[in-house]
Amino acid sequence: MTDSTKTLCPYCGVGCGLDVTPPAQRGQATNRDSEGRPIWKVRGDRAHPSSHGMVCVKGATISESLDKDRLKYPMMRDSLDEPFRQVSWEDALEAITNRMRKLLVTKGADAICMYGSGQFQTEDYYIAQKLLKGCLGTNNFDANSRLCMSSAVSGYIQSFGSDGPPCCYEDLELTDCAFLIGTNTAECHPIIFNRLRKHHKKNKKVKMIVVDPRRTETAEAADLHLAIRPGTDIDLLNGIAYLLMQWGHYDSVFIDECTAGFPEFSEVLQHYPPETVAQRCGISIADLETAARYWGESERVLSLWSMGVNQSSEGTAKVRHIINLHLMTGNIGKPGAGPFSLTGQPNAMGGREAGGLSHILPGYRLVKNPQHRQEVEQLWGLPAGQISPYPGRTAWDMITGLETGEVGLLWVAATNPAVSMPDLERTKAALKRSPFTVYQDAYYPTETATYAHVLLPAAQWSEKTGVMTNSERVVTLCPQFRNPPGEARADWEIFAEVGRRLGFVEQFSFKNSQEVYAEFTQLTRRRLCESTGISHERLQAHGPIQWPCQEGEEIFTAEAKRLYTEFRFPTPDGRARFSAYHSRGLAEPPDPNYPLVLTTGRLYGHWHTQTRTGRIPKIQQMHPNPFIEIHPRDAKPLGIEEDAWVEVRSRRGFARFPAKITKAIAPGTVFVPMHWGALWADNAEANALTHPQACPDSLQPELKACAVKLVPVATITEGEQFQPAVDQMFSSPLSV
Ligand SMILES: Nc1nc2c(c(=O)[nH]1)N[C@H]1C(S)=C(S)[C@@H](COP(=O)(O)OP(=O)(O)OC[C@H]3O[C@@H](n4cnc5c(=O)[nH]c(N)nc54)[C@H](O)[C@@H]3O)O[C@H]1N2
Ligand SMILES: Nc1nc2c(c(=O)[nH]1)N[C@H]1C(S)=C(S)[C@@H](COP(=O)(O)OP(=O)(O)OC[C@H]3O[C@@H](n4cnc5c(=O)[nH]c(N)nc54)[C@H](O)[C@@H]3O)O[C@H]1N2
Ligand code: SF4
Ligand SMILES: [Mo]
Repeated sequence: MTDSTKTLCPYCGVGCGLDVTPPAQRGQATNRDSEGRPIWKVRGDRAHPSSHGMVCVKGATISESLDKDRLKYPMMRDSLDEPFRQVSWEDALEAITNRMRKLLVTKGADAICMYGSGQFQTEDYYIAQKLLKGCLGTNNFDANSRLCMSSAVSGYIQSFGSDGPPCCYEDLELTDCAFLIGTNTAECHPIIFNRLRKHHKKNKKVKMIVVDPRRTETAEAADLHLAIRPGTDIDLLNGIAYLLMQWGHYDSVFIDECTAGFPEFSEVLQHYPPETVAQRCGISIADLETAARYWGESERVLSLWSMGVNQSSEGTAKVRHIINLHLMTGNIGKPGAGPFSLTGQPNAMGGREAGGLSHILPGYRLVKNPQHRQEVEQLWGLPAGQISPYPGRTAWDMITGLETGEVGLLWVAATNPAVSMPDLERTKAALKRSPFTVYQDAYYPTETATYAHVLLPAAQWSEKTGVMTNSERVVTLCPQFRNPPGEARADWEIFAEVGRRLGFVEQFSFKNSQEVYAEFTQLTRRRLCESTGISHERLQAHGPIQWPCQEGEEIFTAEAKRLYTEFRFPTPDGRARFSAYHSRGLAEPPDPNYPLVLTTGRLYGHWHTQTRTGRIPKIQQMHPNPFIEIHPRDAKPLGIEEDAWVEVRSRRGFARFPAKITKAIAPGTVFVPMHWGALWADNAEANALTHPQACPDSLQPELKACAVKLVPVATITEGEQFQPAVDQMFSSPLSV
């Protein structure tokens, strides 16, 4: 036996394989962190099919964060004004279950909510669904994936009849044209980008188009960068389709035999001639034509997208219109082609399989479907009708439920909403009103701990065994190779213990996570995400496995799997659906009072709210401070110079940043990174400014755009401090 452990990087959805060795092996000197603690050595796992041994700076430095500022013991307090006191697990769990029992009698199960995360392992997700949706009978489980990929989920379901990205990473090396829209792949999915860039560099004929209001590192590498105005994606997509129609670049056999709804779509297209589209998007007609030409002349087009598409008040429509282009040109179900949504978090994909949003159930099932509910009830040994037919509260509905007093217990795990939710002033005010908040995290302090009554210490990656699924449906085992600090426990074990204490002893009698995963895979039988052929044992013995994978199936071929290779789709008639939307534009468009569009996003080194990366010196040096990107055309009239402090004001809040004046952002748009919460800087929260208006289908908030104005800090006099606007565009919070 070697001392090394094969596992998965616990950061992004690329899902790179890691090979981890303990500190000081075979007489080597031990690497130590700045405080003298030994550091585990991390390398890329060459045998991993998704990453071939590559890693980025986040994966390479992960082990430096594992022992810093950990939450080690359960803590409690009676009110938010008091300091926490350390308590036993017994006392903490009793407090939680007593509160739950009381609420079940006084207000019913729907007063209980859990807000989880794509950073759960699949076992954590699954047990949480069984507890909330099965045993308690409320669908009030939602995850931060609501802020992340729920538009991709609803787009796939509406167009194909089921969720599930049809592509795989091998397609990156087989495509003739990569269409990257609303994704800064170079910084956010670096190893996917490495694979694509190598292929692009090697093959002169291969094209890369990037659609992003910012000239990101990704855009720098493209043959064509379309710096569209935020929120004009549907105009662009319809504009490309208009030209493809006009030039006869469509696949009429595929359209006739494999799709429905084409006439309605082509009717919509009439309204998108190049002049109109170029003008709305703020690009040239020539560039629009080049994009259409690359689409039309390429045999295999692969679209990649992430938050610039999903985080939008018309996110589902954007996803569906990307898919329209693939249906119209027959670019699906074949190597090098297809609509490929990139998942953000390491196990956002596993969360989808396990039913980790408030409208879905395990095995790609829907809460609203009576047969689906029945199948799950049966497998869980619960009475018929136990699962509620109503979708539960989404992440944002949990916040408004606290405002109205309908939510009596909020349990937050593996996410930091006091930084990552929209409209933070309102979010924080609602959290302050919460009668009882449980916060289960690996680190302390974090911003959300400020709003908790009970803190539960979670074992994190490396300290518990479970699986994660990456963007290309590859499942990797992440074995435990260190001990959790103090009394920290795996998330699923905590949920299962609460279930047993509430009387569901049989439902939660698992001895280990291997058994949990085995039960979960039974719920995927004959579903698109079938994983009955996957188990901890098989993953341990043979390495990562891509689903679908049926029991007994030979899995040891290296061949990647694509969905829909027979061009039949899981809709009632087997045909994929065209959609026919017009662009509605932004939920909060700029106006004379708030003339700029603020967009928000990520930097290469940092991960979200910095709970890990903020504690790694190398990454802190890479991105020491927050900033705002402003185009010179917008900075000049306000007299804003490089590095000058600027106050950004929206109708809801303000934040202050040093200016970075750059032509790499479209005029009229400004950008701030999302990584700095209250713990890491003063008044630099991107979400102090954003709003919660969401896509009507996916209920995903428009975190990528809100209207703002800039005020140079030097010019602010006492009487001109920030005030929330009286003309709030959206319903304002209840008075506190
Ligand atoms: N380094 C790093 N990598 C990460 C993460 C991290 O925190 N740090 N997080 C992971 C997670 S959970 C996620 S979800 C992914 C996110 O990955 P990405 O989606 O690539 O990242 P973002 O920076 O949020 O947004 C992408 C781009 O959308 C653009 N954009 C804004 N508005 C629009 C628009 O209207 N239309 C178009 N076409 N583009 C627009 C922005 O300018 C931005 O460059 O990254 C994952 N990887
Ligand atoms: N303005 C703006 N806001 C955004 C976005 C944006 O682009 N712009 N992006 C949105 C998106 S896509 C996302 S995904 C969210 C991300 O936002 P969050 O989910 O709030 O961010 P993280 O910092 O990843 O928080 C994860 C937490 O889980 C803890 N953790 C890690 N592992 C474990 C574990 O195994 N168990 C437990 N219990 N805890 C663990 C970490 O310590 C950390 O506190 O932000 C959203 N908010
Ligand atoms: S690309 Fe993503 S999964 Fe790979 S090492 Fe970097 S953060 Fe980890
Ligand atoms: Mo995300």
